[in-house]
Amino acid sequence: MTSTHPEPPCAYSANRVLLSLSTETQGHGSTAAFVPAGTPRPKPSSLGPDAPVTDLITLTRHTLSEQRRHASASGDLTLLLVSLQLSCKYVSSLVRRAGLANVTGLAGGGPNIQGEKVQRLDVLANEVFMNSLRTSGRAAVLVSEEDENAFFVTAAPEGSPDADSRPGRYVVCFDPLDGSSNIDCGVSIGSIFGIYRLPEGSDGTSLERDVLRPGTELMAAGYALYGSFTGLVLATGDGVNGYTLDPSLGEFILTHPSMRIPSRGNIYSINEGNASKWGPAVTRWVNHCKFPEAPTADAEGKPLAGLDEATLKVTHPLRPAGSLAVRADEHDNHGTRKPRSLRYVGSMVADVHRTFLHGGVFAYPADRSSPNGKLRILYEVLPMAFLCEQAGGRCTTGLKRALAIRPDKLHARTGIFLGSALDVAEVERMYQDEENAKK
Ligand code: FDP
Repeated sequence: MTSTHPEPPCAYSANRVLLSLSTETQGHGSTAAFVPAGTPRPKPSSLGPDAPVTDLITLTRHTLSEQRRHASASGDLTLLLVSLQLSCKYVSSLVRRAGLANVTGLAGGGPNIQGEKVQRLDVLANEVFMNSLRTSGRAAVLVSEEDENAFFVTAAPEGSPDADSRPGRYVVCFDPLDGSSNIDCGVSIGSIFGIYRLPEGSDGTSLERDVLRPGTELMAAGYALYGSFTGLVLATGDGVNGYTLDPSLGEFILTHPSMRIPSRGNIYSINEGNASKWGPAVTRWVNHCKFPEAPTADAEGKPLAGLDEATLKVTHPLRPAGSLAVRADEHDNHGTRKPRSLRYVGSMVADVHRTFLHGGVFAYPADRSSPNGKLRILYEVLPMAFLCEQAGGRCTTGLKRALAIRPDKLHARTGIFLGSALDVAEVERMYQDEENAKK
């Protein structure tokens, strides 16, 4: 008899990805992954390979199994992640109902600390994260994009509205709903979080000591993507894993173990509406993505014979004059001379997720009107830089490693370029050339 449902229900297909991955490099498409020894594998059903997978690797199971590999782990991070998972699932369900329930539109009450319009969904997502984290018993300090000040978790008196709050040993910095200008038009949005452990001996009461720290001190970071599916991508210091929410089970299932960013990509992602405010390095890089030119210099930057400034003005009209040479190892799209593709969603999580899967560069650089860029260091740039480096990519401000930045205030900003290691290194060289030209 022919089944009307030849595929198993989606509740089980996610783990089928894992079942089918071999321990070799899978050299194709977005599931490209090297599955290291020790990665848990679902046990096939006794009914055979076509039966639904009965051995589900959920995010909690996976973090518990990682925890067992670290003798010193207390299990506190796993419990904190349970709270974060719950927040992401709840926000996902609000987003899925956004057009029907009364959750879209402006919240009223004026702009937030960033001077941005606050959507109702921003407020709800923030409350969901704050409530689940302050009652987790694992968080010491909470920093949200939506709140001007950090929230120091204390045990509140019985009978007070905060009575369930219990302080713990972690600092969580988060953007509960990133890309919120995309909410009302059904475009992918997300949540981002970074987790620090309190320094040894700290009681979790100091902003400078406990919170304003570089990304090199992060112990975990992740993001949830609310798009054509709900995904959660997480790094706890040992690579990056991707999980997909099975809506029928309400569980994140491991579908993308050990994610690696391709070392080169064919996509550049930037808000081109800001072009008039860019500096020479950004203009040069975007031109190089759009109009790959023949080289004017060798890989060391030495001008090729016969190319003087007057000739170059004609043959390379887009090249900035002077020392900014077009080197043999760049500007030709890795030898193909084909223009790169522009993709820009305008939600950081969606643009970063695509960059992780397909490679290329996502950029939100500093420019003349925003000398510190737009994206916030603590809960946007550092968590994404941590994930990016853990997945073998590169993340820079142009001249500095983004992960090493120490913010001087809660909502400090910086410009960033993030993605494929070789493509980002190319941007860094252009910034360096610009610096050298100033000397
Ligand atoms: P949004 O303002 O919609 O919340 O940091 C916020 C952010 O979105 C990022 O998610 C996104 O990458 C960027 O701003 C988009 O900014 P532009 O609209 O200036 O391109």
